[in-house]
Amino acid sequence: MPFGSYWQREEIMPLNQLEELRVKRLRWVVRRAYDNVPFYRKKMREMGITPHDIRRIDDVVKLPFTTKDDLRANYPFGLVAVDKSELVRIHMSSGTSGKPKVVAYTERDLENWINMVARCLYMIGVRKEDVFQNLVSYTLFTGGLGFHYAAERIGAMVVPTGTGNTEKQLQYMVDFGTTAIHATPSYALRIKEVAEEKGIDTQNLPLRIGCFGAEPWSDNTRKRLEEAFDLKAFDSYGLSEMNGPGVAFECEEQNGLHIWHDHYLVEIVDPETGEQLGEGEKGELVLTPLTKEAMPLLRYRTGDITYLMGFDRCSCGRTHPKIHRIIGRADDMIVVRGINVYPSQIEHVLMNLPEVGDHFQVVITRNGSLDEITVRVEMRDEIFTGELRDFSRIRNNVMRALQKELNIRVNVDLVEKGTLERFEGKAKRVLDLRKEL
Ligand code: DLL
Repeated sequence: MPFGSYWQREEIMPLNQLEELRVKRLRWVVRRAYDNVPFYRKKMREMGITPHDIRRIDDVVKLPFTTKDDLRANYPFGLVAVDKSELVRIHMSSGTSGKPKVVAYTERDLENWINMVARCLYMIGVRKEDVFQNLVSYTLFTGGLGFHYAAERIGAMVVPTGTGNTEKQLQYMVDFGTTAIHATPSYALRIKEVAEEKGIDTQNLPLRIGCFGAEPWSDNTRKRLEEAFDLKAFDSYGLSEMNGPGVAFECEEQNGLHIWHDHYLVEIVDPETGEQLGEGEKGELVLTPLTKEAMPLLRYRTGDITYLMGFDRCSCGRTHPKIHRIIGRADDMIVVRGINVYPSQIEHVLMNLPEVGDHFQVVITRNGSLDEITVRVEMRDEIFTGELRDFSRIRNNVMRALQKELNIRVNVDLVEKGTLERFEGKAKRVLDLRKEL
């Protein structure tokens, strides 16, 4: 049930009350992990601590970190803190290598999760009158069911199309009068492309809200999506290990993502040393879920790079502090001649250039001891005249723009529209050939 213009009262909880609640919950979750998960009991004993040592929020630094490898090593249910009969659902996290990460939920976990995602949707204006088309996969991926139940809870009419069959998706948008969509930004770009090919005027659809996430995307991509569909596009962040989507989300301001501090304890640490960093300092996001019954993870290393944006009250009235949009993943960072580059920076530059289409690929190779980046870029059909000198001019423009932003020289290959792979879920835009050399 909504609470005024908020979904839940907790969203505007005064900071001192929020703090009190967080301490209580932190102590609860540490106790739960210690008593019920042998992995944590062992780790904490080795470190010479017990749940009694955790009395204040700052004490979180005494706790051990949990990594993705810990989840894999305990596949499938080694970190579960309840009897298997208490579990009502599992999801799995997409990974490229090794065993997948299984995450498990009790009934109460699901209830909390639905309300967290509902908070996000309500925050950006989704209401019971809306038609919500959910264009992400409904499988083990958390994005499908995570948004589905939350939009239903608000009372919106959900159109559970999932991914694929893009032309039909567009037809449904027209036929059902879809007002809000959820997709990965790369799939949204693909939908835009199919609409262009089929001559469907996406600007005249009744769409007004777009939720995009599950992968990095830049502000310039946002501009393209907002223009193409004539909607307001919001960044949605989450990860399976923290239930799924609904961890952090932009509000109407579109300036940073509120992260639900009553459910997650947020730290930013130096990815190398693990030392806590302060407000405004870029580092790895570390999260401790404060209400999870089934899998009470402690200090989970997300691998995602961001920073805390400060504790000023937002104009939307929510008291939950914000994080900056995810800058990249620690393991996606490319180091070229000593300079750190994230693929999302490349995306940001490209999406600002009118001659560049919506699709690109970053290829990393090694030349002797030096890493090199080649960016393969699809050109916009209407820009390319077929003249060689135009081709060189565009190529030089793209190279210059990238060099200005990244401070390194990258190679640019212009390719014809339709050359590069399209994605319906998370895009794979980086091709790392160094490992094969
Ligand atoms: O991607 C959950 C989700 C579903 C989020 C739908 C948003 C929308 P995983 O498959 O476990 O879960 O992948 C989590 O994706 O650690 C980030 O690296 C990346 N990621 C998720 N959202 C964003 C975002 C879902 N808004 C991993 N910006 C995370 C950048 C994101 N990266």
